[in-house]
Amino acid sequence: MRIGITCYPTYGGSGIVATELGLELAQRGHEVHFISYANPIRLDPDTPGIFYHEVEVSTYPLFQFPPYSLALASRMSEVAQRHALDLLHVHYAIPHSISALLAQQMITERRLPFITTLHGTDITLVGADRSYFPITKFSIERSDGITTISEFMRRRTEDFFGIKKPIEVIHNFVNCSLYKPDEDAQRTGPKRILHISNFRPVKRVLDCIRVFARVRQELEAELVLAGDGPDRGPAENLARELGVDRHVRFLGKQDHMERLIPRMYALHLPSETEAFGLAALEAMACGVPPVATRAGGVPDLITDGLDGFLEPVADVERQAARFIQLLADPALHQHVAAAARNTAVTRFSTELIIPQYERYYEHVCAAAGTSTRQVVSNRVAGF
Ligand code: GMT
Repeated sequence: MRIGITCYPTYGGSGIVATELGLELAQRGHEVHFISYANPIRLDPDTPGIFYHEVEVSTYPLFQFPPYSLALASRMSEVAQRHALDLLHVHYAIPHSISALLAQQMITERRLPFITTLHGTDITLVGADRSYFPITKFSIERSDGITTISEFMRRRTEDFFGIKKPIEVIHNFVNCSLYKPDEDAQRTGPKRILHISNFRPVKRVLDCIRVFARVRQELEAELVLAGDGPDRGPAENLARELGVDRHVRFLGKQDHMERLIPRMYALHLPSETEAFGLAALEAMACGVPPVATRAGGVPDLITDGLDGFLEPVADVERQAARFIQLLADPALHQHVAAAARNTAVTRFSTELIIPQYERYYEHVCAAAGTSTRQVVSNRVAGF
């Protein structure tokens, strides 16, 4: 198939999933065209089967806000026509879904179906904002296919937006050949707790510092934070205030998480809300047990006490107690680490999830073909 993919190309779970999906599809013989304002971070545009089309947004004195959605729609329709795309697949509803709808309408010779994948804050935060709610609902309803990454997200989208169309749950995935354990690295050096995020308030990064300070009262450990964003400064200040700054390292944005994660002992994901928790899945594939909050779609991934731990949001004492238990008991750590790897391999590996996307693409294209024929036969019948 020839597939156009649009995502946010910067750091963020939806862009990573979209990029990895495109790369996997290209390996399986599909032709994949990325359409975005920048080359997605994990994408090597030299990869066979991968093409990158930049969206240029011109500025003009009248435009206080350059209309990216329109430039994207123009580029989508142009690329779709020139490369005879079979479908567009957009990641993160706002504004990609509405741009895809416009691109579809700009192509009059045939029907170009588009699929919207809902990733999290496009529904739980941004889409819930009064200014974006109606357009988000409209673009989801007009999508030829809708997927999301957890049962929680499906229910949330149906309940909150009143969406009646079927929403397909296709979980996040991980390449288990790339993300794999390194037990020697885990055994050497201090026991390190890792946090990965874009440091937005929803991630509750300050809880990482509070929990870590509590852990340090009982055990030797280090805290490693990968990523960057608005709460990095406040987190650095809090580490100083709590007197643990010498044991906390802020790495900033990292490109090769598969090299970093296996050297860590446990992962902390204390989010307020989390549609799935891709960072936890990548850690689990590396045999790094996650301690996460029982929030949103995380229970789709982590079975509490088996392959990780789930604790209440903002409960510093309970989250700290889990780390203390995990760091003090090597047998427990080994057991949970093995179960975490097993969950990643048997439920969320690329080999299992990518074919679900391929089947869904075929289903959506077939349905769009049927509806096109239906329109034609309706016209013939005089409707
Ligand atoms: O909100 C973020 O952290 C970024 C966001 C995105 O869309 O870029 O991540 C969401 O998508 C990821 C990939 O599907 C999910 O694994 C994350 O759980 C989800 N984040 C939130 O819901 C907060």
